Amino acid sequence: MSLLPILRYPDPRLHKVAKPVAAVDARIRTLVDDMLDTMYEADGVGLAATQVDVHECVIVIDTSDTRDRPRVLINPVLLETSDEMVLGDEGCLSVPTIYDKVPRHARISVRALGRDGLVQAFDAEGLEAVCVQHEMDHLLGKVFVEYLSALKRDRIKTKMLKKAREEQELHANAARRL
Ligand code: GNR
Ligand code: NI
Repeated sequence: MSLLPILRYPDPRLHKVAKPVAAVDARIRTLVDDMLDTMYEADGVGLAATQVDVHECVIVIDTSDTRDRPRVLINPVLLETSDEMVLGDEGCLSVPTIYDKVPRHARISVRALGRDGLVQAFDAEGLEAVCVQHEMDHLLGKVFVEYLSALKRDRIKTKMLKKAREEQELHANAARRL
């Protein structure tokens, strides 16, 4: 079990495009397990490998209330998307404290490999459908704030940079035992 550091917006590495996983081997299974630990520890409903600076197509999600239904999506593909859209409030572990509305397909059909390397296909709706779309965007280097207006995005960028500066200051002071 190990926790991985999560990249914070506006880190340029969040905009890298992930490559398909060539083989679901021991390295990928370790990555999946570490991503699940990291997602549960951070109280997230999903996590994309991009967020932990691994640029391969790996996603973990758990939208269950009981937090005991992990889903692993390796090399995910959307087979079908509903014309009907939903506008739900989204957040992101890479953009903490920011929540805003993003349009998503209400229902999707997904195909991916599981942790066992076997093909799985499933339909999703509600939060699960939203989460899969949010995570698949991460693999394409897209963060949800990019759906917002340039004005909102710039304000978020400024707020995140200020927060990062303040946290750095705090750490520097702690190191000097101030
Ligand atoms: O924890 C998360 N919650 C969430 C809420 C609404 C829509 C999407 C998400 S995903 C997010 C975790 C995360 O940042 N995944 O990339
Ligand atoms: Ni996210």
